[in-house]
Amino acid sequence: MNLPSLEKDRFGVTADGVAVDRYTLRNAGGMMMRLITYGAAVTELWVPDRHGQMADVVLGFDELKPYEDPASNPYFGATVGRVAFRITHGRFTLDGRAYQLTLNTPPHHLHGGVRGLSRCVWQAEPGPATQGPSVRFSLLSPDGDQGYPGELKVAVLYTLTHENELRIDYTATTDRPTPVNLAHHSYFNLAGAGSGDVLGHVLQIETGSYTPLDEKKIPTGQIASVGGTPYDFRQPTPIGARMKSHAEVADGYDLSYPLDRADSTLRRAATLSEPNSGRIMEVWTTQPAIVLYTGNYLDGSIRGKGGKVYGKHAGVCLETAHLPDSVNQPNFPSIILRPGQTYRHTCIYRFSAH
Ligand code: G6D
Repeated sequence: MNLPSLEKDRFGVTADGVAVDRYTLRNAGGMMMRLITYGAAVTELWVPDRHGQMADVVLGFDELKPYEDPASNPYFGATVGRVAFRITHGRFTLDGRAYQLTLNTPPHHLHGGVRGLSRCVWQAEPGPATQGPSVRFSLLSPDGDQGYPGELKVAVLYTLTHENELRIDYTATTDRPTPVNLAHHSYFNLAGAGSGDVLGHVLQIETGSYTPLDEKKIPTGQIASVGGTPYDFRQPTPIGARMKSHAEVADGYDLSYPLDRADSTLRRAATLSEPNSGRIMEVWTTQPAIVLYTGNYLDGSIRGKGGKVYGKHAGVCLETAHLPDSVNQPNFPSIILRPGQTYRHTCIYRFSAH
């Protein structure tokens, strides 16, 4: 048995001279997690297999520099927002006023824009230790940041729980009505980061719905049944099982799944397992949706921790949140936060082995 612990050290200094700190959290179950203040990001997550053998199951880098370069860092482990996923043309209307956001992926806005929350240095302090070692990250996003209205105060509490969970609790408040949709963007590989692709990982997503996309990956606004489609993960299914037989998923998966739920009770949304190691990751959330992205744009050009090459499908993202482009989709649950309200979102990645 290990004693739970929390340590802090300097991870680096950004190109514009801002210090970035790193926190190392250990729990009694032997798991270890590392977090950095740049992007309030997870850089390492060490999880036991069925024999107790540890592996780091998230993609990332050993040093700060590649995290700062959008060309080399596809949001590894980051807190993405103010609004995760795409907003069509970076435009929306709120209370009769039109807004234009920065376009980091023209013609659209993605993951908070040119300098989204994932590209900021957050404040950090140790959090409560009752459920396990924790770190509380906080950031003030000023009115007009990336074109968003309102001053947004955001906090993200990461806890490595005694039950071998990576628990993430988000809160946010605003002084003016504004859209908010935060997500966690770790790329998981339960066989170990850099060990190959995740197409043999077995995935179950507990919903019968998905949101069809247009050719620019913008939701059409429909909510369709997964029945009879290669998007159906209601039964445990290897991620790559249908990628050769169905052209629409030949390149992998990159879409969102509304979770059939009437309220924000914490419930399981997905389960990912890796047969050789026996590692299992359950995903629990209070949010109405989960996004599945299988690292389709990784191409072997990125060298991550330990000099390992990250090829296509080297990791899988399971991002709990509201649906993409909700600010423009009247039939999706609203993501508008108003003064006096508190945005709340819990996401738990629960690890075990069999
Ligand atoms: C691509 O469409 C995908 C997103 O889902 C992902 O978050 C990003 O790459 C890293 O834009």
